[in-house]
Amino acid sequence: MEHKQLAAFPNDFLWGSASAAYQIEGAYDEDGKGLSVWDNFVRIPGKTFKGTNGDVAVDHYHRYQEDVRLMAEMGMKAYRFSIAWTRIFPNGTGEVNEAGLKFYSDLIDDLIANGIEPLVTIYHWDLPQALQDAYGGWESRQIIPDFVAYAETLFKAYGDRVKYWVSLNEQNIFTHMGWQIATHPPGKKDEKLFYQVNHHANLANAAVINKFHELGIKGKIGPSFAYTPQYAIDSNPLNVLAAENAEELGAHFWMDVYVYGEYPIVGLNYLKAKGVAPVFEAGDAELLKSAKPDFMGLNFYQTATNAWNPFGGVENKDSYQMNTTGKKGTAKDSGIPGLQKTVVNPFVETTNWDWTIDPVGLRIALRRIASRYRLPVLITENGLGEYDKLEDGQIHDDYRIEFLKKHVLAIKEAISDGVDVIGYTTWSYTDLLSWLNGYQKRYGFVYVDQDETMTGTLKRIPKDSYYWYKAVIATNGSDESLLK
Ligand code: BGP
Repeated sequence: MEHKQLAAFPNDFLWGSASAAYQIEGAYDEDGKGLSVWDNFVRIPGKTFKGTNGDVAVDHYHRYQEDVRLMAEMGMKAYRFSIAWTRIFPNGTGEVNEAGLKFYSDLIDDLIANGIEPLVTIYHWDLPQALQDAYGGWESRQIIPDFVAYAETLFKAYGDRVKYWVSLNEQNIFTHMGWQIATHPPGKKDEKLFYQVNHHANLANAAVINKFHELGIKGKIGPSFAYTPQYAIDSNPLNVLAAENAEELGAHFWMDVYVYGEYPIVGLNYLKAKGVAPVFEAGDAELLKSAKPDFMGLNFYQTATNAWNPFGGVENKDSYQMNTTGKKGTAKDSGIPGLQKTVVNPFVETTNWDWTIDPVGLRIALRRIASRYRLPVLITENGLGEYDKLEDGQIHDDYRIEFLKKHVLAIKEAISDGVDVIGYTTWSYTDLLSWLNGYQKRYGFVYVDQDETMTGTLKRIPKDSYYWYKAVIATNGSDESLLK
């Protein structure tokens, strides 16, 4: 629908940006920190682009004050970051590492002193290696009490100052990549185990949300879901059905559990027929039903387009090839015979890493979440990963401004449609390590002199997009000339 006039962003809208511990901190073995599964996985030859790792990353651990100062100068209202479990509990459980607790406490204080709301992600993939070794990490139900104990420590330490919490970052991505296609730790391909691991993550998520509410902390908590809205290539009913299949198994399958505590009917039926449905134990159904997030965290990057794929058709899930090199056109389509296959959408552009650019898709994502789940939405990630070029000490990233302005306008349109959007933390604040794509796929408002050699000076340089976002924040998104 079109609106004659767009609604205003709420006065307390959380304009911000985001990061994750492993991708920015470095100091991977300092001040008592234990090793995470990522600290080890990156050392397996061939797993990451040119063998890049986060040992130093962009050295945020030692430079956080400089990073916060730049945020303050930009007028940023919120900063989403994650806590490294291994800094708090080096072995995943047991004795707290006070130096780790202090690091995040100081960061939180510094943010608040600068008028920036801290948004804390409890889990952004860096599971303690000790828990992987002890019982297979997410493969065991033991993860549930351990995750709750870790989260409770954070709630008690920071709950007086932190009002927004993300329980799990992109459960759908870390389980898919870790247990279905082996591109993230622990690097397995096991369909049945994947759905079981995912079930444990659902239970842990529910238990942590309940713990947060039980403690009576004044704040809000929710998961961040990587939602890729699914389209059909055309109005052929079979292609529409293919898109519905993709939406059911790629989106409802997670968000329905978060909100309704139940797997969706068609998706679960499909898994049962295949013999890969998660095994429930006594109390699981009740636990899932008992927890309700306060908001849906949305990580939106792209949309996908589907066509019908009968038995005997394209099967490319296992060998599903991502483009991690930045050579446009090298990603391969995927498909599951009997369900769907992805096809090129002729109406949208793509990045050099073959991700579609589709701001209308963000509006569609927001509306679908609002109408199916009736929850406020916190956009916890959205951004453009591209090459940046340093020219005379500056970065003229007009392509990123172009991307972001269209997405901000789409949010404004969704708000005008009636969606309750409470904030927007772009991915990312500074440049950082892109898990599988090295340092050359840059997302930040602030350029960091770091690259695949991992010997950069780590100097910070605000890009043109930094000044554009500063102006958007200063006007609370009301100056539409900044969005067109
Ligand atoms: C999300 C993750 C982020 C970030 C982002 C960009 O899936 O939550 O941690 O990495 O995607 O992805 P990439 O780095 O693969 O380009």
